[in-house]
Amino acid sequence: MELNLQLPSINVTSLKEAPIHTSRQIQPHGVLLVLSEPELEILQISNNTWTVFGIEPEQMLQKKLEDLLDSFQLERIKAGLAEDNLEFINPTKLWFRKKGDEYVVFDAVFHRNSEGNLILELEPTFSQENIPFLSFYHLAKASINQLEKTSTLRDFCQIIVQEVRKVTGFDRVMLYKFDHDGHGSVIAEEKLEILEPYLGLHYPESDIPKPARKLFASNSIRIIPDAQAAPVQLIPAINPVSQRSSDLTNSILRSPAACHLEYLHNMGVGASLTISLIKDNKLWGLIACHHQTPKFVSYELRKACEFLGRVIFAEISAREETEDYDYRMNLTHIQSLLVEYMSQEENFIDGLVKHQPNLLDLTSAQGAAVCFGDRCTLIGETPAEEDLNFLVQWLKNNVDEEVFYTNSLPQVYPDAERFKNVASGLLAIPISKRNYVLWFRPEVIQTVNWGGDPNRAFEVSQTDGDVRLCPRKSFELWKETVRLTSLPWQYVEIKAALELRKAIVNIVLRQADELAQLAQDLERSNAELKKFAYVASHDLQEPLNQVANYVQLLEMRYNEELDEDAKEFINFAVQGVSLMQTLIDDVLAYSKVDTQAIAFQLTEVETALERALGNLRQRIAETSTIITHDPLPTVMAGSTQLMQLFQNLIANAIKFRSDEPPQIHVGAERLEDEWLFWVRDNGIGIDPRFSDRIFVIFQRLHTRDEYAGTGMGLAICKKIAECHRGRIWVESQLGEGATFYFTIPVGGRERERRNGRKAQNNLFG
Ligand code: BLA
Repeated sequence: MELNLQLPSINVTSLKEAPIHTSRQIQPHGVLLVLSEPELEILQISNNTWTVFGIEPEQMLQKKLEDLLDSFQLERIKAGLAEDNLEFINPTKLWFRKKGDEYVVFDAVFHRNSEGNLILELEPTFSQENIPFLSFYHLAKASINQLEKTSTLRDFCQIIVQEVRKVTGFDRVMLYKFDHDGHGSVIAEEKLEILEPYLGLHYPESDIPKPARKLFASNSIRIIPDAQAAPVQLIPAINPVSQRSSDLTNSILRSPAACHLEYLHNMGVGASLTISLIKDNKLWGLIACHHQTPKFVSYELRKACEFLGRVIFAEISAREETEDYDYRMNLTHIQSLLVEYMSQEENFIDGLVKHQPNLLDLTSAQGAAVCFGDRCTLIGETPAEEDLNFLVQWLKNNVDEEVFYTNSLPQVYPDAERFKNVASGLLAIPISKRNYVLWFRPEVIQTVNWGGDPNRAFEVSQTDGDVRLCPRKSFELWKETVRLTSLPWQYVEIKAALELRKAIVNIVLRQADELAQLAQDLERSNAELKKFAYVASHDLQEPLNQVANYVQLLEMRYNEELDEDAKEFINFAVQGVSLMQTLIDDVLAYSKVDTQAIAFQLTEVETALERALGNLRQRIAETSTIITHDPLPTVMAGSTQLMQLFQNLIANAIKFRSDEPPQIHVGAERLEDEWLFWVRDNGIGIDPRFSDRIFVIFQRLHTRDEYAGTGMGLAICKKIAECHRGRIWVESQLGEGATFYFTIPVGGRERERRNGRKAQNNLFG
């Protein structure tokens, strides 16, 4: 024998999952016949008829059942076969004539297979072991009475194995439960004192491969009376009608796979009885009985055990559900409180973390995080925020489901090993593509006891091209220390998280709705402002002109009669009118700036600046202002607005000049995804205390006597910058000049055109 696990040509999975229901061998203690209907002609028969009947199998082929049975028995069988449910005739006692007047008695069991053939199986009958139904009933009743006194799942399981062992007399009876991953463990055991205990031991999934588990779904009871007995072939091996191996899924006598027989030898088992326990259409576990020596159990007794298992198991399932139910109700209550808190708080995240109970209680987690936008809100024991950002990124790239959970995060996300103490377990729900709610559980180091080393559950053996799997020889206790895992997330906890997800999505949607409503309101009030400005500029303009004209007329016509005071009053009136005119113009200009009205286009900033300087030409000349600028880029902007922005800032710089001739520099620098511009002057400067106020509409720091103006200029600048999704601010000290900064985000096409020229150009000298 040669061990080689590495051979690429060997597909271990296919060896593990080789079909078993089409075996062409049966166990030798009974006889199997494949019959056609309705003739009941023998198509196949097991090769042990000589020892049983004294007739060669070949002689029996193509004979009919009526050739073997008397007419009385035959009629009874035919009547039974006419019924839909064959269980009513199972088992039937049949007397076969052997030789002369000798008869043999069998328990006969019928079933039809997937190919529509009738399978008749004959097992030796031991009439003394027949249990009448009534005692069967008492048996179940006694067990159920005991059940009522116990409360835990463990106790229930213990009663099952006790009762089954009591009625069958097996050396060892175990209750074996499957985990989610196909591995399983012995959760209850009754046995002979001298045998090694298997209680609490785990067994790997490969011990009971998929086809074996699948089989149990339809054939819930399997007996191997003698694990050493040599199997018997079917004659012929292939069904002569279908030209295939007959389907023996529901057969009692089918020979177990060689691999499993070897497994039993290695374990020291001489006979076994296995009963499946099904819950919600899934194989939940098995009742496994072992005997050290061969042991046969009659059909009725097997059925009794099956019945017992089912009745008691139904009770277990119900109790299990009640336990689940209480916890589930508790979580539902917490969940409804969280929903209430969320809708009370302005920000739903506060609703999840600021009250009692909170996010942690919903899943019995030790830590949780709500990652929304760029921020993570943490509660309890969690990884650091930086680690969380990477984890969220990973989830984003690797998880598409509505919920992701693991009790061993480091296994799928190795970086988690660094923070295993807080997050070996992760339960995550995405709220949208970038937003997550996460729960964490710490590492819990556990010892798992295995029945033999699970890493060497089997070997691949090759002899003369025959490749097969051999079960391990030793089932000795093998202790595994399991690290990097947390307590598992329970189904109800995962469901509660999913329910919360729905609630959050609803709330977030509602808040988005409210925001949309707000935006709509804002738009309406903007529109109203615009209308007002239009009305103001046209309707107010007219009476204003009237006032101006008549005051001037007054001055002209009555010039002689007016004294100096009267002339001064008229002058004030004219000045007031002209100030009002400027105010109206500025309000109109302010109201005209809005994002929708801006025609965004590739704009050369230098051109916009030159247009602004053109408009200010006279003032620049009068004040001998010197203006320089950096090389200026091209940006996506409204060119008129940009011009206006520069014009206002430069006009301001000239207006608030000191005693020196103004020197103004326009600068530009490329930041990551925006352009930064600045206008620097050597004027009187601004007290930093006022640096925010100056951008507010109608705010003035100086009296009109000191400096003319409406106080609208910077408010318009701010609005222009914001309509470009940029910002504006000032840095200054009183008496030391001022620098106004503003930013314009980089448009898509602009991104390629990095430019870092820093030379200075003189525009006006
Ligand atoms: C079947 N393996 C089984 C069965 C059990 C176990 C209970 C069903 C037995 C039956 O149908 O009568 C395993 N028995 C156990 C375990 C305990 C126990 C875990 O008592 C613990 C106390 N098995 C292997 C390997 C293979 C394998 C390496 O270990 C190879 C593929 C196969 N086991 C295997 C097969 C069956 C089986 C093929 C089905 C047997 C059959 O019905 O033909």
